[in-house]
Amino acid sequence: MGFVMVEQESEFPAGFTWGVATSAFQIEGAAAEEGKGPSVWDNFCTIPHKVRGGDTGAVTCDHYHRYREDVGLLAELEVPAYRFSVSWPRVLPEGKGAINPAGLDFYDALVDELLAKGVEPWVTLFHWDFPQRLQEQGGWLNPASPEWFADYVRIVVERLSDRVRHWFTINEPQCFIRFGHGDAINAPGLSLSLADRLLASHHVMLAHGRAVQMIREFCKQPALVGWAPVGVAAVPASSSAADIAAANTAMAEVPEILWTNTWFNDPVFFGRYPEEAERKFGTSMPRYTADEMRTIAQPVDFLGLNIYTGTVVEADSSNGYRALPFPAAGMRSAFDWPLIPETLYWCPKFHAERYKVPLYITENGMANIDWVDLDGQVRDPQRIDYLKRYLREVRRAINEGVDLRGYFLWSLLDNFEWSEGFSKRFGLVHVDFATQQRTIKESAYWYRELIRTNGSLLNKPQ
Ligand code: PNW
Repeated sequence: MGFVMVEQESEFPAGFTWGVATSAFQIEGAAAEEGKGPSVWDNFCTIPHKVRGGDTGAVTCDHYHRYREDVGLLAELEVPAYRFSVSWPRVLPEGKGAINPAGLDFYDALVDELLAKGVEPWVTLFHWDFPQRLQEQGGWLNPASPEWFADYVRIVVERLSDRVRHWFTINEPQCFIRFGHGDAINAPGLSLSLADRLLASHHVMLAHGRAVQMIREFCKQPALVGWAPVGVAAVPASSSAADIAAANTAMAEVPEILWTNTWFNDPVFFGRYPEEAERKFGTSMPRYTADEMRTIAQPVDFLGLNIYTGTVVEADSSNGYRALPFPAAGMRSAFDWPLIPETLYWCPKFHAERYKVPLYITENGMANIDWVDLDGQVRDPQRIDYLKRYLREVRRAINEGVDLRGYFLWSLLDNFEWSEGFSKRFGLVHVDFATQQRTIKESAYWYRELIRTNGSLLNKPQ
């Protein structure tokens, strides 16, 4: 092909982790099989008009029955690391108490299959599918919820940790607090007051801290632990110092919808809530003990960031920053999300500077309008272009000294995209949901080549 290697830019660090990510509810199906209890998402899907097209997670990719085939795909695509989540109500049908042995056996077999194929498992312990029975007891508003989670985590860790070394406690608290407990567009479909959303998120953070303690105590080998919040990204409109400061102000902010980095990460990394929150939320703030804050602030080994989109901001003397409207004709995904590749530079940089902790991009990817062409191929050049643009920004951050150690592409398979049902395809592999036929997309072969070259494929001019 003859492309020139630009020495300075050519390499990702040796040992950089390339992976793909999924979550249990979105791919497993078998929603009521072999002892699994209901999650809030099983329940939510039955409410009319909550999920597009009336879609549900009852079958989705049928991964529960087809995991061997799917691990085969990972192997064929030479993906070294796989981030998946464990379904809490599959392991504990009531959320606590009696264990469902078949549920644990499933994850045990999945881990064995991955390792047999040379794929490193990275396990997320909670990706939104909260046990329905515990929701009926108040869910994350119940002060016992951190202990419920800790007990569940211990069970999973005792079973899998002889083989699993990488753990994420909780995925994207911002999403399930905002969309599930505020806007009611995600499960459990609540619209709570600010004080209650703050309290629920306090319990989520405590649950995270208790989970870290459980992993440290019961892991059968030295473990690496982190969590995977949304990286709420703001990109400066220009390279002026004022605009860069404005973007950092935006990324440090704590709006009432709790679409924020610092509300969730300051307690974990600094052992305190952001001052702005204390000031702004006043009497709505949760009451907590110093001991609780110490639990939340357990040392972790890394911070995962899920980044897809963001806003462009400029300096504004009255407010600190102003978010610019995204141009109507700007590049967008099939989700209508603005494509802003620089989010993968500015957002990790913000977190690296503020928290001084190793980072991973734990999700990034694009919904595209993909189908199987008449000749049987799935062509998704826009996803390839998206990945090139975003990954070049990852590399830029690394070249500038940001300690970014890995990248997990969302997602392996087209899957159940929450309230959007099956209408949004994020996969490297196309799924025909009527036949369960998997078809590897062009982007997957591109990603394989990228992994083979440890990212040097990005040096090709186009
Ligand atoms: C993530 N946003 O959610 C979830 O972790 C995945 O389960 C999901 O499939 C994936 O992203 C794609 O949506 C997000 O508004 C939802 O910026 C919304 C946003 C970000 C992530």
